[in-house]
Amino acid sequence: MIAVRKQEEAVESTMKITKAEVFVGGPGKNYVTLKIMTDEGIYGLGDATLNNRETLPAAYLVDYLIPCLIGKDPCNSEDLWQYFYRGAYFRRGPIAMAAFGAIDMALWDIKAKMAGMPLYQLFGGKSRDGAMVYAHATGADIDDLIDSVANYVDKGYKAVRVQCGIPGMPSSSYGVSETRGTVDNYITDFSGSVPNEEIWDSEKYMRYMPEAMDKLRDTFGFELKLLHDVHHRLLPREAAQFAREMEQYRLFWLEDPTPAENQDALRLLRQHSTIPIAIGEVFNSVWDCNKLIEDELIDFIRVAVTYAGGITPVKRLVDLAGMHNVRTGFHGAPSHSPISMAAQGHLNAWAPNFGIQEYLVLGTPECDALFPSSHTMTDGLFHVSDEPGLGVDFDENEAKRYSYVQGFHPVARLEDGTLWNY
Ligand code: CS2
Ligand code: MG
Repeated sequence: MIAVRKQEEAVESTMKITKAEVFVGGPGKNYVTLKIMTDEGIYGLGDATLNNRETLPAAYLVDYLIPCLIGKDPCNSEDLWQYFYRGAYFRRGPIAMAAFGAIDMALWDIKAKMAGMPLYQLFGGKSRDGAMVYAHATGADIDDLIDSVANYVDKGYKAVRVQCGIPGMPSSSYGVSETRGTVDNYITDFSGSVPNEEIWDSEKYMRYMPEAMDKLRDTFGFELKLLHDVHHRLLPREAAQFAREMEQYRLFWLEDPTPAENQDALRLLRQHSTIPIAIGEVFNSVWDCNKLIEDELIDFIRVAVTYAGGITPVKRLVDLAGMHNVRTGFHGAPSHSPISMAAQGHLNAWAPNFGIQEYLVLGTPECDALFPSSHTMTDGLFHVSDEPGLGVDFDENEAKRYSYVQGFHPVARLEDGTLWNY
């Protein structure tokens, strides 16, 4: 006989959002942290950091979004997302989407804490134990880069992004410091009140990078996964030529070969090369990349749960990508706080079409003190924590040590002064 369990009373939420606060600052970074409080004492955390424009999503949250949240049921994250997105009229853009993204993350955090489950359980559970990550190796020249890669190989990383100084280029290329040695924060310059200017030369870059890659493969062999980021700097024809030359080095991916906003630019590249393409760290919505995905012009989608509007839209995007053989490779530059990295960690644990995760945030004692968590990294794999919710906390006392410090990305120009893509 089949035992029939008595139907228990349905769980109906009567929880209300009572307060939400935004903190800006962190150790060497301007993390934008949102904390949403409820009348039942459960709180949720979100990350709205938009690198080098941090005060703007913070103001969007404080001036427009938080007042609309008070008194709302935090369980209705879908309706709240639609309310902010459709209700804004002037939609999308990284500032608004980073602000919505932080709210969405915090609401998922609250719901998973209510359920007493790690967030990945609400998505459908785990598809893998550890998610492969890649680190950034950078060298002012090739010997410096080889040292930097060796350092990550020694730590057990299975995948490394490689960026190298270009001989004869008047200033450093993207992702590289002009001085030798490991550099932690080359992305933001806190030293001036206007951006630094760098000189870029596509020809020198295209001539030298295959040579650098050849030396890397000679030194490390083909087992190590190598990635490279062009940072949108080549024209479509140049990108096609470059991709063809780089093919022999079997990159895990070639990132942002062309300016991201041109969804057709990659057609030419695809006709000339089978190199795997990753793109999307500057996209804010599915409408920035639906054609790229549906036409299978890319292999990895690189959105971030921050400026792509949170877990709700990114999870949908992951499913769309999965239908077209596109895997995930979420953005994880050092400007992301451990909160959004945790949100991505839970998506990575679940996503059937997971590819790789860029990961640079864990590891400094100051950062761990500000954002305590039990997520772990071993041998280049990220293991998501089994704590209820996102599995990361925020220490408000620690936060008092930090405040906003103005910083800039550099601006790139060609040798004749023409402005180029950073
Ligand atoms: C980069 C970023 O991580 C990456 O792949 O392209 O480092 C990018 O330059 C920064 O996120 C800009 O803030
Ligand atoms: Mg990039």
